Amino acid sequence: MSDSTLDVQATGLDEAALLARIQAPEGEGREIPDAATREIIGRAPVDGVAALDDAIARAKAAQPAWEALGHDERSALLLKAADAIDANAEGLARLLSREQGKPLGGPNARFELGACGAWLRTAATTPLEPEVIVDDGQVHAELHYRAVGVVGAIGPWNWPLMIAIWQIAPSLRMGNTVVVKPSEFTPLSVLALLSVMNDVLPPDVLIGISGDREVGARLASHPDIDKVMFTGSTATGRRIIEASAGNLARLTLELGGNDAGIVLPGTDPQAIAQDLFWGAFINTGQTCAALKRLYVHDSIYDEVVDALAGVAEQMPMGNGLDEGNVLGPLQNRQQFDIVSRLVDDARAHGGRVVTGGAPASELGELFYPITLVADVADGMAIVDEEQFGPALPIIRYSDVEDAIASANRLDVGLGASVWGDQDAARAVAARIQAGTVWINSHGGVHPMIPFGGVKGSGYGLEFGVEGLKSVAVPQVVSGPGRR
Ligand code: TXE
Repeated sequence: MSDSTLDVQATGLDEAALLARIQAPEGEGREIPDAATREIIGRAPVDGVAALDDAIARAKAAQPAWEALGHDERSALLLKAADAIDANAEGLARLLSREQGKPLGGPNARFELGACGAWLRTAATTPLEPEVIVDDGQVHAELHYRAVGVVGAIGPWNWPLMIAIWQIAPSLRMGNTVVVKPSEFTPLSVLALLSVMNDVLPPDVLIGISGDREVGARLASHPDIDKVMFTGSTATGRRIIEASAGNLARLTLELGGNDAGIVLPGTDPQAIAQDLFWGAFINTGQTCAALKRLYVHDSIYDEVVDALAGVAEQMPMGNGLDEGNVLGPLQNRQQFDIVSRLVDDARAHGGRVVTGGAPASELGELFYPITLVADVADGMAIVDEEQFGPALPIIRYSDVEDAIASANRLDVGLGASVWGDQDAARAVAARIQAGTVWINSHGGVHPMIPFGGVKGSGYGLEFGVEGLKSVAVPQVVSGPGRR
């Protein structure tokens, strides 16, 4: 690392300087549009399988020395990488905002960069000591956690930087090297993030490969990949499980879901409306653990719908670079079409569109307004399928047993939430099949609180001590007892 690199980091690279570092040469690569304006931002390299194989070979060669540095040195380097991200946060946030669509302000692009620093620092500093399992005088057995080897990190387009860090930070901390394959929808911001981190990390411990789906498939099945961290769709998750039959790679799979929220009788609609809104619509609804179907008790149903509509009307949507906007476009055409189809289908089947309900074309090609659909029921596509966008079905119930059964009837279980009296809500939470059940909030994550799904939402835990263990292999060291 040169002194000039340090100077640049202190002042921070702007969006253009970040792009210049990572984009494909003129005439090469794939053009990446601004999600809001559809103007071309830059050209992402499109690496093929040969480049991937080379990257994995380099990561494999670099791994033993990285592991041998030991926890303290690796942690110090990861803390420096977090500082480098902070120093470049504004440029990264602007690039992210354009490529992904999320606004700079609100719980969006700047917030995502803040989360990158927080998760990286927590992974760098959380202790993971060997556990003494038996120490009875006869036997002294300890459980240690060793590096796995080379981790393949495959990410989605919705929170591309934060999720990349969720995969990278614990992996590097535990002494693994990492090959990252960003989503083909959001490669530029991820490559820029890696570039900034690589200003302070040794060569080849963190390598980005910007390729298409076949590169993802090759990464998952490569014989020298020891662990795959994946966040994406259930369909791709199944393919990765199949691939692991070949290389026996360990897997952490976060496969999204269709999170239910249950509002109990006696709850004050106004008091929860703002938190319900952000639980459902953070990142314009494009969030794995967002509230995706809301079950409200009959006694307060109309008031909750009205209160949510009231909050929705106050939330500005538009180009993410315009300060003040807190909602943006759908990231891509495919997701826009899913949301449009589900809302149209709900309306055709008797759903009542309370607000929104048709594309906000005046804002741009991929904008869809916040849409609340009332008087819908289980079995309708908008309830049963993951919308992953700004449309929320609100279902009426009269018996809480029915609401619990509804929450559990789908084959996914990432998150869920219960709203109302704490004790009553905790009793309901215990009966819900989901990796996390939030009480009076939805979707909040914390770098020390384990996060993962059940059923079709995948397996394996991220974050905190459990997250460190998940990117390590346990090793038992057992010997004669020590007196
Ligand atoms: O995900 P994919 P996509 C949901 C959301 C969305 C749907 C599809 O409902 O509509 O998934 O989104 C790489 N082996 N979520 O198409 O296809 C691919 O290149 C290994 C939920 O983005 O799963 C990309 O980098 N990798 C989700 C990554 O997998 C492969 C967030 C994800 O792609 C591969 C995003 C293969 N065979 C969308 N094929 C969440 N959990 O939050 C593709 N890839």
